[in-house]
Amino acid sequence: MDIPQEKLSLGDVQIEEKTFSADSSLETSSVSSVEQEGTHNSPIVIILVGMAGSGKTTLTQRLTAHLLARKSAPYTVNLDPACREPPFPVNIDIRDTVDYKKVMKQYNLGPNGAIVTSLNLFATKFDQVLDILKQRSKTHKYILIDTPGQIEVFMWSASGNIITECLAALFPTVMIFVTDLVTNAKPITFISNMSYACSILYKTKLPLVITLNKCDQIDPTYAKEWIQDNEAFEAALASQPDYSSTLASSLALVLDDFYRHIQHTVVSAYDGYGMEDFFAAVDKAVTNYETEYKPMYEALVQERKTKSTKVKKKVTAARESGEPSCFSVRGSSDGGGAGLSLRLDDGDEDDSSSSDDEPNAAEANEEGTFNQLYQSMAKQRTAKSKEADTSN
Ligand SMILES: Nc1nc2c(ncn2[C@@H]2O[C@H](COP(=O)(O)OP(=O)(O)O)[C@@H](O)[C@H]2O)c(=O)[nH]1
Ligand SMILES: [Mg+2]
Repeated sequence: MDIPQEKLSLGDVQIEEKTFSADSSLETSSVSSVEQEGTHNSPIVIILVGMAGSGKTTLTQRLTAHLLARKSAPYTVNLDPACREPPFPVNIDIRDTVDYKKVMKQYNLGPNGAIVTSLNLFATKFDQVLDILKQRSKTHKYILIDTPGQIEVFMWSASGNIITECLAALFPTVMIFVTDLVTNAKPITFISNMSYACSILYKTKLPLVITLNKCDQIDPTYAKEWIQDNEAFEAALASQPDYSSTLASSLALVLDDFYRHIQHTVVSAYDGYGMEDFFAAVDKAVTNYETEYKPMYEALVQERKTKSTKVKKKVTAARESGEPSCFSVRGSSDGGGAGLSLRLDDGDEDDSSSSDDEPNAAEANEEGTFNQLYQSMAKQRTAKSKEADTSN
């Protein structure tokens, strides 16, 4: 069920921030009370994603402990609205802003719908989070972002996309794909997880580090071999034949190139094994971000700005010429983010007249002229109403 956008609003809620130091004592402060700090130092944003139970939260805890022990307290953000108390000190916690259980009741949703909706609601206030992060950039080398248990909630939702892009537009950002060595031990599961990792790379276009977790439970040599040597993977596959072995074998060949460009690292969130290697991989990924991803992002932002300006001009021209306007402008880049704007809250003045079924002006720009889109939309409407008449 789609929730009308005008109903997805947190009003004028202020994001709450807690501060903690190396001794992990917590204090609460509100955004307004945080003093603006001087220059912008670009901390590294580490976004942890992975299947439910892969160990994202435990790894966030381990990374926090590791950094605290080195007197370099990370800045931590919990984006999982449905988690129990996170096992690490959290600076910004989605649960302080959105009550996931109330969201379930208010919007009459099940648990998964409520998690997505809570993240959408939080995303409408993410500009405040970015402001806080900018203010904190001088004092923290790392910003750790723990994401909801179910990977798709973050990776394949509009809000997850917006949050990632906004962060990547401001700071060097690295995606950490946490995966569980125990469940990966079957070749078919392993290759499915690696395909997922590949899809994350293509979706976010951000540097990715595959983090093979839980090495305290199982010898990780098999995974390293399968990544480095296709023949070793083929041999493992042959020893456990399955109806999807042929597919897995073809996938492994395709992924060979992906493996060559992607770093992987072995850790145990449980006992802290592999932390130095993990941070070395992150640092290398940051170099990639600077040389490859940042220029690409900047070009993308510029392209969106140009598109957005063109669309705005077309809408204004259409209004001035007296043509009926029923489009809203999406993709405004005000605010210095990645050229993104959320349409969940405080939308443009025309938002109330738009719906998901209706193409909007940004799409009009991609398809052709404003008028062309207007006409195709009118046609769609007529077809729809005819369809409705016949079914009645
Ligand atoms: N043995 C072992 N267990 C782990 C490790 N990391 C996480 N776990 C366990 O795996 C389960 C899921 O971890 P959690 O961090 O909640 O996963 P998330 O859903 O990805 O956040 C918990 O029971 C953790 O204690 C690890 O490195 N070793
Ligand atoms: Mg978790």
